[in-house]
Amino acid sequence: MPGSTHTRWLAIAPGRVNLIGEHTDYNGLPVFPIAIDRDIRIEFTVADDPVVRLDSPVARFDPFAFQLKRPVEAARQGHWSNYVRAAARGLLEHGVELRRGIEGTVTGDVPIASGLSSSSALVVASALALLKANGATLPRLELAALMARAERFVGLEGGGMDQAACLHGVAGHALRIDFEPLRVTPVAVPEGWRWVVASSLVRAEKSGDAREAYNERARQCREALAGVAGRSTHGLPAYRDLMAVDDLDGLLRRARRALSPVLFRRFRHVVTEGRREAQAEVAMRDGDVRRFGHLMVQSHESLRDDYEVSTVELDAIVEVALDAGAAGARLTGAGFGGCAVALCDDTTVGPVIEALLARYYEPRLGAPPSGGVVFAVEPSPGARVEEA
Ligand code: NG1
Repeated sequence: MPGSTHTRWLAIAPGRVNLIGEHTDYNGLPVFPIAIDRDIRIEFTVADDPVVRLDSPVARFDPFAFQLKRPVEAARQGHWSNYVRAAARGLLEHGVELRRGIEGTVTGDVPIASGLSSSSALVVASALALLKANGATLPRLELAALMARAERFVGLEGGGMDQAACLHGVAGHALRIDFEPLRVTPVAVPEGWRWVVASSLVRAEKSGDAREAYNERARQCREALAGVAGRSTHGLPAYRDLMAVDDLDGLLRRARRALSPVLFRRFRHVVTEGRREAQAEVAMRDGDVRRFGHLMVQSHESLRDDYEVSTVELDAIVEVALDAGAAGARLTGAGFGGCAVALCDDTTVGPVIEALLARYYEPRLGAPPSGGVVFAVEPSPGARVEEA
């Protein structure tokens, strides 16, 4: 039922932290994130006309308005409204009738451009708000796949991890997400496993600089796949087909012969990360914190050396966290800046945060950080709309 124009609604969409399985989603291999207890919120009323009008208390996010009619025009590159426009465009192109708009304010506590998926949280919150305003619903998996395609409107050739994690979060659970077709399997996080997120203080602006580097990786992965598999009459096989047929060592020997050194390293990251994701899921089900942590460290090294998306700052955070007793640590999200995630327990979570403050943040900032740069996160429920 469409909300009355007087009711105030709140669309809440969590960010996510990917635990392992990085740069695998757009290669059709699983990922293993959690939705987190930090979110993007749109407080809105339903508008009688098909127009979206949103503002933000943050000065650099200027107010905007646009018409809900096809084609939804893009704002200039980098403008925050493009994430809301992407959601509207995705719904309209899917045939959802949007006769009513929304009017409201966007707030949130997911750090921006940090690999915690604030952009997808805004896309998903916008979609849920528009669906609510128009009394429409879509199955969650369908909406997640639709919003993953829609977000490409902003220019990133992304996979579907973020939108799926945001819509399917379950308190206390990690989410194994499979692609083609999209499926989500919650896995209970063992009692006492704690996750610490630490920002490198370097923004990874996916609508800006990091975009080209990200899209280049996606292209290289396609080229590497074609180089190893060759094209058959059925088209290009998927990474998971190659991994199903060959043992990993055999596959890597074949790839080394077929590919240039750079493409080989990209390929090696993707297939070994695919295997690590599967092993990490088993480690979580077994409650084996050391094994899970070890796989996170291997993932980071592969992202640093083979995929070349880490930075000296992310490497430094990982080193400090491990030194202070974390079971594992790695960059999370696309890299090129953004955040790292560390796996701790109840006894190490405090010391790891303290060590990062003393050895990473204070030397760089000259003072304790103002907050929001290093924090523990909880696996949390997915996106929803509530009465405000
Ligand atoms: P972040 O860093 O949150 O933008 C990006 C992609 C993911 C995934 C990761 C790398 C989007 C919206 N996000 O995440 O799909 O590919 O990089 O694992 O495209």
